Amino acid sequence: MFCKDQCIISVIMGDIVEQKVDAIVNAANNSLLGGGGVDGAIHRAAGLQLLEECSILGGCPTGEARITQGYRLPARWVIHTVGPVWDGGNSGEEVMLESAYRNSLELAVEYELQSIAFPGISIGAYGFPVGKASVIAVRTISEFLASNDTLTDIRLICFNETALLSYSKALDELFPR
Ligand code: AR6
Repeated sequence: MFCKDQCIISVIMGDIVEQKVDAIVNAANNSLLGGGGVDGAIHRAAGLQLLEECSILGGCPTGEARITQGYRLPARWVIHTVGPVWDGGNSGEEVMLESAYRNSLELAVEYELQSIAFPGISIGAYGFPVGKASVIAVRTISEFLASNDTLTDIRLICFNETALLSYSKALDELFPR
């Protein structure tokens, strides 16, 4: 856990659908019509109304974000973003991953949200190396907080030990104690 100005950034092992925050972030695909991994878990927990709302959004380009209600989730909102598919690292993947985090945070500020929980965007089916992805996540959040002061609670939710170690290390390295 690290406190940057007014905001606590924490790395937590858990299931994102159980997080009681203003918004959880979904690692979606371009269709926004559901899928496996965290996307599937969020749609299952939120119920069919989420799919109905997503289906009128017309998809989402990689690196951008869209917001819907959370329906049956404890979180009031779901911010859907699309991370890049890892393709060796020379196809703009790092910039697109950074955009996915930044655009999600910008939507949260636009909706005046205080708490937000992120999954490890792109580190599952999309194959982004977790070491690089965790550094990008922590750095982008930290840079964003330098010019925004409405968010007070940002959680990085990890679903396995490897992710937990990697995001914790990235946070510790950016903010040495
Ligand atoms: N809570 C928190 N993290 C989770 C959960 C959960 N309930 N379930 C899985 N994870 P992935 P991506 C972790 O594949 O790489 C989907 O089919 C998981 O262990 O969900 O961005 C979409 O529709 C991993 O660490 O997302 C897209 O087609 C991380 O979440 C595609 O996968 C991300 O894994 C997106 O791939």
